[in-house]
Amino acid sequence: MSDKLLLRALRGETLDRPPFWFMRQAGRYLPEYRETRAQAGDFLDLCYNSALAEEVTLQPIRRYGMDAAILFADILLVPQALGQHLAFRAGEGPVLEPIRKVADIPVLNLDRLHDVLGPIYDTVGRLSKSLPGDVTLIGFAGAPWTVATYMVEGAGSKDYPTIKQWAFADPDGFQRLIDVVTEATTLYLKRQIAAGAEVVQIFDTWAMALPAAYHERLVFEPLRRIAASIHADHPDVPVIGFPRGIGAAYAHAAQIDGIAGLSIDWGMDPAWAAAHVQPHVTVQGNLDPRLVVAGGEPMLDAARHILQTLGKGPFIFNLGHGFVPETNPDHVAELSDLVRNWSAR
Ligand code: 1CP
Repeated sequence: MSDKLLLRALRGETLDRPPFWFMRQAGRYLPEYRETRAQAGDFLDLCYNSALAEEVTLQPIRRYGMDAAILFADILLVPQALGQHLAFRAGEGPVLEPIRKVADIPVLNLDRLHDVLGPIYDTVGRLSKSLPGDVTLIGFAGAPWTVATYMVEGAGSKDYPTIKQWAFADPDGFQRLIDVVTEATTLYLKRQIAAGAEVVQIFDTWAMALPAAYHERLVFEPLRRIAASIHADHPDVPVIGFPRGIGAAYAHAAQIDGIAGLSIDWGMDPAWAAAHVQPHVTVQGNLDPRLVVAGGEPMLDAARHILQTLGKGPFIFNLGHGFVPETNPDHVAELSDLVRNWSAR
């Protein structure tokens, strides 16, 4: 069994010095990322260029020595690989040709999935060779609900009017969309694992848009299905869930079969998570990325509080959501030093 810190924490070990990595650790806050991105051209060109995607995945590891690297890609590559038109417009974010009703679903097609996503598997394969031996490689995908919000709204959204109308008024029809995305996501993650991903994280960034009564059907059940199917082929690969912003429902999410780790958002009280989540799964989180923008003692105090409160059980230090572009790279260095030199004793 591997003695990498991240894998030990996900097996339920309490470590004297918890492993750490940061969501969006590769990205626009790093000057070297901006340079590579400019070289690639478009954001999607960067995702599909295995050599450059490998390079930007490694950049934060070289600077800060995190315990894990996360594959550089995007959650919206899955709808694109299913045949939906996708573009990233500068300053505007993603734009998709929307799917709004059952009659639109046949546009989606699993046949070309692995052809389109082949370069992503190549990036994973390269990283599994080039990463330092103590660094864990994390693969990822978006959760079906979150990916569907972009597929149906056609872009990022503030209050999800179109997808909620479909999900609430036509639950059976909408379930067919969730089923297609769940299937594609499962196939995608299994191929990432076959190529060398040692852990997978499933990002449900917009779980917070749903009423609690819909969590079971649209958040927890797809996660359970994906994890079960992964474990049928790869029983030892840990799955981390990130149903962002679901509040007290984290206590239910913690008990989903097949989930080894649960990432909590920055709104959660670490003491509450220590009491209600950590008895069931390894907790990952949850510094507010805006505290890393602020830096200094406010950032370090908040990080110490999280380490003290959650470090007594199975724990991975992380943010409660991704770094924002205006983050000062020096603050990330200070934060990394704090965690790396932490000792629970
Ligand atoms: O201009 C640029 O360079 C693009 C910015 C960017 C980056 C760096 C996007 C566009 N995606 C990514 C990479 C990315 N996306 C990673 C790998 C890098 C890393 O973590 O180190 C990952 C894991 C994601 C996942 C992702 N993409 C999520 C889930 C996690 C989260 O942050 O909530 C979501 C929601 C997306 C969609 C997305 N990708 C990019 C944009 C602008 C958006 C829309 C965001 C929104 O609707 O607010």
